[in-house]
Amino acid sequence: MKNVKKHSQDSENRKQQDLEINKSDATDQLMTTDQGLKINDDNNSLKAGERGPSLLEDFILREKITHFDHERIPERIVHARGSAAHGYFQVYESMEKYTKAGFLQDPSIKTPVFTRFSTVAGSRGSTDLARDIRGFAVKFYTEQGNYDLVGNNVPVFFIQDAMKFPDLVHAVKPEPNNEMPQAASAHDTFWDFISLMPETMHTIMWVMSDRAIPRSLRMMEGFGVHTFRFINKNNESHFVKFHWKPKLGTHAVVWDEAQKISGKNSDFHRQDLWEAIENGDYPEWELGVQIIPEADEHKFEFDLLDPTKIVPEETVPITIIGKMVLNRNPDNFFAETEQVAFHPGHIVPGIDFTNDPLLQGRLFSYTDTQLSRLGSPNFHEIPINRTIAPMFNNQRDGHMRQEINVGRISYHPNSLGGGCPFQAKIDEGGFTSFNERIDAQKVRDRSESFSDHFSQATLFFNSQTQTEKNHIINALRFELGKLETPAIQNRMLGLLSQIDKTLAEKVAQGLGLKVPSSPDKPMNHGVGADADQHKYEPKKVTQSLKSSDALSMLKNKTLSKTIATRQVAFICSEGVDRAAINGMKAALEKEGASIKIIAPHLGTIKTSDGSEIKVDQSFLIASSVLFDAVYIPDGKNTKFLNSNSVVIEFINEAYKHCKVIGADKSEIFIKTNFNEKLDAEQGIILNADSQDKTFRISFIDAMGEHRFWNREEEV
Ligand code: HDE
Repeated sequence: MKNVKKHSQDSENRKQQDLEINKSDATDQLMTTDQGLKINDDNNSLKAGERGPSLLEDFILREKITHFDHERIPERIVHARGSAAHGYFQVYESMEKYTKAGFLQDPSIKTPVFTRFSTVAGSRGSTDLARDIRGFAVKFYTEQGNYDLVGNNVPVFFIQDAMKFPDLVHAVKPEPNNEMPQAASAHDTFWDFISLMPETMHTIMWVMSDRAIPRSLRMMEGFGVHTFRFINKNNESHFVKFHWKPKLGTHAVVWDEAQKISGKNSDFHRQDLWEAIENGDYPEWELGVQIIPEADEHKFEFDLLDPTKIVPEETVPITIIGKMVLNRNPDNFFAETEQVAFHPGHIVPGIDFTNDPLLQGRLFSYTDTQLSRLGSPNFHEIPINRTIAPMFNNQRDGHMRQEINVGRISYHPNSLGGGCPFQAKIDEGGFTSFNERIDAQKVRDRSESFSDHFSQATLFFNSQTQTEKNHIINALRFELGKLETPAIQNRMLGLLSQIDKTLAEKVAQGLGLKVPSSPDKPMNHGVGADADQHKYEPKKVTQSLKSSDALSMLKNKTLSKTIATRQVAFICSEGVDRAAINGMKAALEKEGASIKIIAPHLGTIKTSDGSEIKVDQSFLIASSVLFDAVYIPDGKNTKFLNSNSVVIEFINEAYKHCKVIGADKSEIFIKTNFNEKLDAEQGIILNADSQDKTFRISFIDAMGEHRFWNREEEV
C-alpha cells in the first residue's frame, strides 16, 4: 500500500517536475539584461547631458522597450477569457474492458492535468459573468502523450457542421462596425443568425437557462459534447460520451445578480477559483461516461453523430469512473494559462473520434489557430504544452525552436541513423486509427437524421422546474428585447412556438408582440443553394422521454446540500454582539463556509464585550451580490440598520436574489423592511435568543437550500 501511495504521488508530480526546469526566481539575485549583463541603473536612460536627448546607443533601454513592445500575442479567437489550474486525474477502477488508454487503467496512478475554464464570446479582459457557455478544457499529461478533453459546460452545441462555425462566431462577437456589445449575445447579428438556423434551438435553451451564469467555475458540469470512441486491446469500439460532475453540485446565480457582479467584480469566477485553491479547498469533479456498444449506433431517436443532441441519462446511465482534483494555481498566467494550447485531436491509444462533422472540423482548427496565436509550429515545446512522454520525430526547425536535435538524420526511412526513431508497433503503444468501414459517395450534404431541431429543446424545457422555466423566459425577453429589428424577434417567436407554445407566448408578452400564427420558414437553415428544401425541412421526432430530471439544476440540488466554500456577509456596527458573531462564525466554518465582517468603515469596531473586531470590508466595498447569505448579529445594530440606506439596500438585494438572511433579535428591522409573513420557509431565519443553537443549525440548513425561489414571485 505504501508503494502505491508513493507511485501515485510520483505520477502526480511528473508535470510539475518537468516545468521546474523552466522556472526562474529573482529572489536575492542581481538584475541583468537578457544577455546576462549586470544592470547598474534601471531608472534612467542614457542621455547627452542631464537634460539632453536619449542616445541610440542605449542598448539597455532599447532591449527593455523592444521586449515590452512585443509582449502581446493575439488572444484566442473564441474562449479568450479564461482561468486555469493544475491538478491530477485518478481512475477508480480499470476501464480495460472498454479502452486501452493508459491513464484509465491503474487506480494507483495520478495523471497530472492542467484545466482551463473560459467564456466563449468575450475578449481577454471581459467580465466573468457574461451569459455564455463556459469552456471546460482538460489537458491530461499521460505517459502515452497528451490527451486533451476540450469540452464545454453545456452538453450540446449550436451548429451541426464545422462549416457554420465562423458564421456563428462572427454573429455573436461584437458587431464589426462599432465593436459592440462586448461579451454579450443580446444583439441583432447573433439573433439574426440564430433565427435562421433552427438547429441552434436546443443549445439556445441551455444558454438561456441559468447554466450560462454559473455561481462558480467549481460548481458547473463539463461535457465532451461529441460522441467519441473507446477502443480496447481487442480493437473493439464502444461509443462514449464524457461528463464532468462537480463535487459541490451545479449552481448558478440569477441574471440581475450576474449583471451587478460584472460591475462589482468582473474577476468574480477567476478570483473564486484562485482563492479556493490557495485556501486548500481543492475543486473536484468526477468523470462519468455513457458507454454505447457499436451495435447500438442506430437505436436512438436521434443521430449519435449530431452534436446538437444529448443521450439522456435515463436512456443510457452515466458510470462514474474517476475524479479530477485541481490543487495548484499556475505560477505565471501568461506562460501557463495563456500559452496552453488545447486540441481535440490530441488523443492517446484507446480513444478515437467519430464522424461528427463538427468534431471533424475542430480537428483541423485547433493546430491552425495556435500557429497564429503562438506564432510557430513549435508551440508544443512551450513548457505548459510539452508532453511528459518521450518525444522523437523528424520535425525540425521553425521559429523559436528550443530542442537541439543532434545528428544528421531528420528523415524516415533512413539507414544512416539505423532507422531511428523507429515506428512503434501496436503492442509498443503505436497509435492506429479505428478501422471504421466507410463506403460512401463524396457529397457536400447533411444526413436527414440530423433534421430534428426541436424535440430535445422541448425535452430540456419540459424538464425544468417552474422557476427555471421563468428564468429561461426572462432571459429570452431580455436578449430579444435588446434587438432593433422586429423581424428577427418575430422569427424567434416562431421558432420558440415550435419548442413550447406557452414559452413563446410568455416571451411574446414581454416583448409586446404576438406569436406569429404562421411562422416564417427560416430561409436558409443550413442547406445549399440547390438543395431540395423539403428534404431538409426541420422535423420533430416523437420522443419516448418527456422529461429528464438530470437536465434540471434545481431538481438535483438535494444532491449537493453542502455549504462548503460559500461566503456569508456579517452585517456589523459598533456594539455588535461578540458572542453571536463567534458562535455563528464557528458553526459556519465547521461546515467549510467562510465569513466576512462588513461594517461602516475599515479597521476595527468595538463589540458588546468591549473587544475589538477586525472589519473585512466596508459597505463602500462590499456588495450583497458577492455573497451567498447574509447574517445580522444581535447587538445595538438595529438603530444603525434602520437608519442606513446602504444596509437596507444590501439586505434588500439579498432578499430579491432569494438568498438566506439570518438575524438575531432584529425581527423588527426585518419585518418593517420586508413582508410580515416571512419565515423559515422563505429562507428568513430569525432568532429571539442569540445563544440558541438551533438557530445556527436552521441558518446552515437553509443555506444548504442555496436559494428560496418561492420568494421570487412576490419580488
Ligand atoms: Fe472550440 N475552438 N471550436 N469548441 N473550443 C477554440 O482554439 C472550434 C467547439 C472549445 O481553453 C479555438 O486554441 C471550431 C465545441 C474550448 O484554450 C479554435 C469549432 C466545443 C476552447 C476553436 C469549435 C469547443 C476552444 C480558439 C466547430 C466543446 C478553449 C483558440 C467546428 C466541445 C480552449 C484555440 C482553451 C477553443 C475552434 C466548436 C470547446 C479556434 C472550428 C463544440 C473549451 O481552434
